[in-house]
Amino acid sequence: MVLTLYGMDASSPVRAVKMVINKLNIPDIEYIQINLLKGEHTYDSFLEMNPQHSIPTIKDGDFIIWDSHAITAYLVSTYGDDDSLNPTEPKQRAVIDQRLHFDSGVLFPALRQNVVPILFGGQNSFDQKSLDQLSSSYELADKFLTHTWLAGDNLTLADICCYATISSMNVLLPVDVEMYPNLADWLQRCSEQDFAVNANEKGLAIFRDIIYSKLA
Ligand SMILES: N[C@@H](CCC(=O)N[C@@H](CS)C(=O)NCC(=O)O)C(=O)O
Repeated sequence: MVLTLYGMDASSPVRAVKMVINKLNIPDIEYIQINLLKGEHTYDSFLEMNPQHSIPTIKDGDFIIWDSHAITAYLVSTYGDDDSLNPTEPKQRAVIDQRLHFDSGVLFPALRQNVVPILFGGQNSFDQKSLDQLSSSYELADKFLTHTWLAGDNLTLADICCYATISSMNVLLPVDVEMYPNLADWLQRCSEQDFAVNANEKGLAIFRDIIYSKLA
């Protein structure tokens, strides 16, 4: 059975899924490009699968699910050799879940608030108020990073999902190493991992090129 991923590489939640696929060494992935800039996510064929018209979406046999956090947790429990990326121990899992909700509820909205006016609203510079959302997210993430990784001493889904988002935010507003030393170190550490090199770098460069091409 082939696992199908619908997405585009510039999208940070799609890259989170691609990084987890890479980390878990899941073979035989079918990747179907959904170009948001061409409105392909609003085609009937896609809406029938995902009425919320968002990427990433996956299809695994008859099973369809979207949202990078739901998808990556599903991939670890279905395809992982063990649960190390998303441990079931209640307290560890709670910290990971908190970070994942932080990604969904704080990081990604801050990124989207900056990107949507540039990509779809004809704006050619960022609003200071929107950039401030990035800074306040950096400040929080820096405080969470009391250990090597976001949810403790081991790499988990919290790192991969938040790295996908923060690496994109870093394109818009580079993380200041003096102000956010823990975050800057973690960002560097994540960027050196094989899954980041193999499954984030290219899409991040595409994201950077798209954004820069729209700026004055
Ligand atoms: N919380 C979702 C966010 C997904 C999302 O908003 N993706 C964007 C692309 S980065 C999208 O599909 N936008 C088109 C739309 O929502 O209509 C996740 O983590 O997957």
